[in-house]
Amino acid sequence: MPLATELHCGFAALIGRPNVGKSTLLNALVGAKLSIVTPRPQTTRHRILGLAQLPDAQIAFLDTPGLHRQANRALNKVMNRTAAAALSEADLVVLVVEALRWMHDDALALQRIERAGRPAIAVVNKVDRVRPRERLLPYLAELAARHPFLALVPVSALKAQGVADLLRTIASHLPKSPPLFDRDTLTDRSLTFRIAETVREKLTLEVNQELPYGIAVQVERLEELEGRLVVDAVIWVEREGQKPIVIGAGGERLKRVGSAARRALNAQLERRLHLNLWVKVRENWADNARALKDLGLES
Ligand SMILES: Nc1nc2c(ncn2[C@@H]2O[C@H](COP(=O)(O)OP(=O)(O)O)[C@@H](O)[C@H]2O)c(=O)[nH]1
Ligand SMILES: [Mg+2]
Repeated sequence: MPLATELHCGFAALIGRPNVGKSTLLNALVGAKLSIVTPRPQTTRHRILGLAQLPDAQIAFLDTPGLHRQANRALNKVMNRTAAAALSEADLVVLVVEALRWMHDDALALQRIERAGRPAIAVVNKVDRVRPRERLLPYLAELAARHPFLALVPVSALKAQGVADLLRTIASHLPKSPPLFDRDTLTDRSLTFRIAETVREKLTLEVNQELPYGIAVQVERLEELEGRLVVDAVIWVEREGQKPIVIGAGGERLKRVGSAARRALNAQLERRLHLNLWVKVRENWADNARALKDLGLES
């Protein structure tokens, strides 16, 4: 075998408490919108694989739901398990934290990493908020004292600052091997999944204050028709009373969500899309193991 085909290859799991910016970071690292992002904690529910394809490296990033203590609903338990499973699959763990903050759930995430015994890099995200930058120095020193991290890398995932540095650092800690995936692969997630997630993102942004967590989206039909993708998707809510919140007066809100999702997907997929949305009730689906399984949420 010619050695030239060998690259730095491996799996790197993005681990951290909810809302530190793991999904924003995944998107910045792979250069595509793969994982949905909202200001609301616990937006990510699934393990999402995204590949960074570099000239000398192939890094398989695993975005995960945030590890958190309050896991009382079945959905939250599944989310914690999903993050734990990614941790055990990874060659390298990237602990993502927020600049100048260290909370209970950050400590929990670090504890999990230590228990898994995986080598770890710490990423300090949201440094765009820190001025002047020197204010970071004591924080970095404290972080270094908490755990023997291979490296500490400050970034702004939002502004894509420090991301190239981070890719180089991660690659340098991965072993050389032949590529693990095709060189043009971006994700292991299906088109159907990306469409459902985009609808969930736009809807979550719309109903941010009014509906806590009980929204799920399921694509029921995906068909190519006269050069367009025709999609039927169901928005599942937990109670009859939540339907009007999602639909809005005269269907206004649902219409806005539909066009925002369609615009985003047209751009991301470079395809024209026709999107039909329905709202249906499935009582307390987030507490129901069977419902979670039907919605593709299990680990
Ligand atoms: N200012 C700033 N905000 C960020 C940055 N990265 C993420 N965010 C915001 O933090 C929130 C949570 O981001 P998300 O990626 O969903 O976090 P996750 O829960 O860890 O996946 C969103 O409102 C993001 O726009 C960053 O580098 N700077
Ligand atoms: Mg996320």
